[in-house]
Amino acid sequence: MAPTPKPQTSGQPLDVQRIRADFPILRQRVHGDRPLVYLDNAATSQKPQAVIDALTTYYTEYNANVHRALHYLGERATAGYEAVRGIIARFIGAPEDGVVIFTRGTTESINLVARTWGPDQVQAGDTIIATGMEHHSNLVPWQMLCQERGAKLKLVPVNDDGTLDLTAYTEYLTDRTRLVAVTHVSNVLGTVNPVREMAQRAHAVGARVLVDAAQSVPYMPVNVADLEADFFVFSGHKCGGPTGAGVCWARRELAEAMPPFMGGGEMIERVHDDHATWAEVPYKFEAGTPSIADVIALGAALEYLEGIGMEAIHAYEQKLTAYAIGALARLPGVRVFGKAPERGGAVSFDVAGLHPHDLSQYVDQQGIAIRAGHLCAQPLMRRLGVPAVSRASLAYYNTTGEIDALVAAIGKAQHFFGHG
Ligand code: 7TS
Repeated sequence: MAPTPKPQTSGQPLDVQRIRADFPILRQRVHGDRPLVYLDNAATSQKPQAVIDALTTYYTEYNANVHRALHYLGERATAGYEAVRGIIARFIGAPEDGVVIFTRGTTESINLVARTWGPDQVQAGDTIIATGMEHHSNLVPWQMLCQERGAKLKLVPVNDDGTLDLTAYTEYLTDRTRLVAVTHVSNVLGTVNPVREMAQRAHAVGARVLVDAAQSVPYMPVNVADLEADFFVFSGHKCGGPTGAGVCWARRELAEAMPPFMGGGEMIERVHDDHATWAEVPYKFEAGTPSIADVIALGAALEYLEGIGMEAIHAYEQKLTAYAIGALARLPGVRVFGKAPERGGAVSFDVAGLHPHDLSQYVDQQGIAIRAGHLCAQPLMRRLGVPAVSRASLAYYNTTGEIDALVAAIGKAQHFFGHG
């Protein structure tokens, strides 16, 4: 099969029409004959042809289990799978002293840290700090750990503009703080948090830092070394990759000291009748047959993004987000949440008198996919004083025309439901 050409060279401004041609799903018409407008990218991204091809090529040419088969297919699968660790390390600017552990996604990565690093490191009376804008997956595992260990979980409050209250954060930090778990970019407010500054303050009191990069890796250039993260986690499916493959990057010394996550095949060094010893990192954390094709296709997804250039993606999405916020805010009765100066492409809003579920169903009939609900951020919903929001979340393959279509559909919904 001929390799899919990279869409364009890094460093050039982004040519959105050319990029859209790489996404077969976007050519679809839905609900009769309406062009599909996909604005639910924070939930999951669409996949370029290069990623679909990587999956197909794996299954048609070299499907085999990894790390065990001494035959042609097994060696090719293992080489393809292992090569992705290097692609990921390069993509996230990982320092040398770290390990890339494959997981199913952000949620599994955070649970891995909570279940393996947590019990040894968190004692009764210790504190974990998260924030009031975390996705449940960066909150519930810490609640569970704190309950088990008799530790305390503190949430950094969210200011009215959607930024974090860093004064409160600094006050919360003590020599009993074991971990700071913070989202790099909020999936609700779009806020880009000052992770490096937070990490430096955390390290000054001896705490570790876990960065939930689920929304930042697809959106902006990231550099784990600059952010000074100890753990850095994200999901491949939000970056153009398939579901089923994600990443937990960890500092090597921490990973080496952590016990295994799950027991089983491939995570052992030697198995005796009544006990076993563990393989080296990262294999110690990867029991059983992994999602081989998905990991390989995640590598293809990151190379695809590199081909466009994360700088170009970031610049384009910033402009698109500003356009979307401006257009939505001009609609009567529409309130946009999150006014942080540095902001990602998740645009949550409220339409006076219209329930988010009614709105999202209505716009869906026009062919437009947005998300409605608490967005797995119930503490933040309480802070915003709403049970749910509507959210348009943008990607580099979206256009201003698609935002205009959303704005028009909201206007029609207001009219339809009698609030226009
Ligand atoms: N962290 C953040 C910041 C997220 O936005 C999400 C998913 C997760 C963690 C969990 O990722 P997973 O791949 O393990 O499920 N966010 C969303 C969303 O905003 N809408 O649907 C999923």
